Amino acid sequence: MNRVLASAAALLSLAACSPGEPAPGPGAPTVAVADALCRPTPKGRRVTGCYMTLTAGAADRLVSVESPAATLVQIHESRMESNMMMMRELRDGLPLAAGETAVLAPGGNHLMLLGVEEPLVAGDTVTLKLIFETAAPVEVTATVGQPSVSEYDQAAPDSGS
Ligand SMILES: [Cu+2]
Repeated sequence: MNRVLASAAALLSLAACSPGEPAPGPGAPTVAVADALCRPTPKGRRVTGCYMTLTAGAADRLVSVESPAATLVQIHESRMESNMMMMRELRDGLPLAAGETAVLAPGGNHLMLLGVEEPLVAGDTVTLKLIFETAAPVEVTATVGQPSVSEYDQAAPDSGS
């Protein structure tokens, strides 16, 4: 018990040694985001999917996403039901295991932009702000283009919604 108190005190004094440090210090949980990509919006439609990889340093959860390019961003999962690719919103967000890379990709989990203001064409960029349960928000710039994984394209549930 005394040892626990002593180390807690040591930590506190360490923290006190760097008064200029902002609150999220080196030990603060972070999520690394890479390869952010949004599909061009289909002609005449205002929805599209975005993909990326997320690697959380500590167990966390992607709870919501915001983008100035869309009125709403949802976190979706895709699943096969009766031979149809269906997607639905993950209302509780996307759990992220510590140290593991969560892949958002066509045919799997993805972000859905709804109410896209301007048509997105290849070469555009989209700003996405990812909000996590624990880690600080991460703002990423996704490029607009076709994902290289195309095996699911024909099954894309786009026409269903
Ligand atoms: Cu979707």
